Amino acid sequence: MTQTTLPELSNWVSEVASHCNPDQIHWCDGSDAEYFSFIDQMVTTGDMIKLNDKTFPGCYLHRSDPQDVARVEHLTYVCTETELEAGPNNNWMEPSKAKDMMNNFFAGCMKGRTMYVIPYCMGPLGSKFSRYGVEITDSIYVAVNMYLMTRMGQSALKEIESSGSFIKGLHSTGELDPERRFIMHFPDELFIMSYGSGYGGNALLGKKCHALRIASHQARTEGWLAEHMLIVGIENPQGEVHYLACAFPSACGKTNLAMLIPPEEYKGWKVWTLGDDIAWLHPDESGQLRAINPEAGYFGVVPGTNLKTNPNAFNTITSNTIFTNVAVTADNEPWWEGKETGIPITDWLGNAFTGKKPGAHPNSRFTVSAKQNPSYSSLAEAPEGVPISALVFGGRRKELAPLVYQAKDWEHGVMVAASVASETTAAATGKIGVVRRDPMAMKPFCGYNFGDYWAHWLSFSQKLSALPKIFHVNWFRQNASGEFLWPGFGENMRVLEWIISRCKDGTHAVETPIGFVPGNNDINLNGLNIDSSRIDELTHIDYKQWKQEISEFKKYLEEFGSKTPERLLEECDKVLAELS
Ligand code: SAT
Ligand code: MN
Repeated sequence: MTQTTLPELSNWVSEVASHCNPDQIHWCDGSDAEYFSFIDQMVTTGDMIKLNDKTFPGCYLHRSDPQDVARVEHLTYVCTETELEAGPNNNWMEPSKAKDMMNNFFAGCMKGRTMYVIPYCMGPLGSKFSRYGVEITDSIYVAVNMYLMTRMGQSALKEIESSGSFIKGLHSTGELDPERRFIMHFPDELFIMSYGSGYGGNALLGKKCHALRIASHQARTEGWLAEHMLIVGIENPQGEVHYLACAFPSACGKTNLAMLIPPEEYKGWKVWTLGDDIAWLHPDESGQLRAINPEAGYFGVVPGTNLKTNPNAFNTITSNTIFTNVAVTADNEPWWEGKETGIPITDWLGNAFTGKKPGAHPNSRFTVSAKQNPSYSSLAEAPEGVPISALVFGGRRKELAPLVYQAKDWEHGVMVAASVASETTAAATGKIGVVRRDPMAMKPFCGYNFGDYWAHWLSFSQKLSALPKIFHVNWFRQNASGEFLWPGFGENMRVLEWIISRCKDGTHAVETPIGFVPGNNDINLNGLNIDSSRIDELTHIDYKQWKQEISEFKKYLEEFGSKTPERLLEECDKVLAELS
């Protein structure tokens, strides 16, 4: 059994053990042998089902509790001293009250179970931008997912012992009772408590809890940004690479964009993946914004993934992958809606597939090491990160938002980012398809008051010498008959090319009250069977609708009271004046 020389860690592990009363304690060393022995144990208990070893070698299926299939935002709290610090964007509970309630749940909860101690590192090992954590959990499924998603085990422990600082995360699946399920964050103590769920962001505490909610808090005081962004490098035929960081709400295509394969017309262009979900952005000594991906793997949405939509993802997940809540074919292959091959016989619940209900859960996921991705960037592990040329925001909007527009300057860009709204998806429990405000795609993940967060964003105009350009995209605009106007997926390369050209030499664009949009001939449509007038439709700005949108957005900003930066309201007024 691995022990630690760090008293703060050994004391905490002993305290947790005496409160939760596990039968055994296992310190994870992060070795391959340990991973495979965990998998073997889970296969024996039926927690994992081995999939077809010829066509999907090293792949397994896990079925979660049917009531535990997505993040639970209504049960997720930020427990700061005052409610104002957490802001109207978070659920808040007084820290001591939250801790009492959680301690009650945790009392004796690991009896009959093994307690896993998982030291992990978010970010490349040894990078000055990386942060450490220890998750204590009674879920072996969490342990194997953390192995794929983070740098976990002995190497992380060594760094923790030498730096002495780490974030504490305590997790138990408890009884999986939705009535006894809470995800609590204590940013002042760098502490997370999660009880009653074994799914994704609720349970893999390195991900949304640490790398976004707690990290955003730290980033605010330390002068950096923890964001819900993919990181991608776009290489042109001359070998120049531009790096973009792009924020979209969950299940809006971040993984697809991060792994994009350019269309045939883009000979010599390459897309490199650095991250698909989270970016930590730091200004360097020269005032350049640099990004690292704190994660080491992908926890991606499975449905819709196929050789046309995302060949890189498809090829990434045909080996050494954990599938959660997908269907299975007669050949024991994983199956999901949009896979386009195979016929399911068993649905995600383990029942016979009838075709009346989805085979895979809409929020079914793959967990896989990022290194398996054919487009994995050689700089993905670079301790200094990559320089960012543009920040791209977006959401899923049937109408209103054009295919792409560029903000006029940094302050306007922060306003554009804060105005992101999107139709809700299956990634969180609740109604699907309703438009909700999701500033910077961080609504579920910002660990403090959005008002302070926006002010922090605005402050970067002082911190950076070369400000990245800010863009907004919408791949999901529809016409009156409900058809998508833009083909999306690999064809999004055409929009990325325009974005990069705007960053480099300010290629042609049309100025509108909401920002710069491409003109009719500004986006390369070669080889695409659509008329250039479609760009008109896709970039059409309905002044009346936009006036209403900005007025409503301004009201939303005002809900943050004295915390709302005056500057953002002024930006709204400027746009409103131009629209009238
Ligand atoms: O469940 S996760 O938060 O990990 C996935 C997501 O919603 O982005
Ligand atoms: Mn996400």
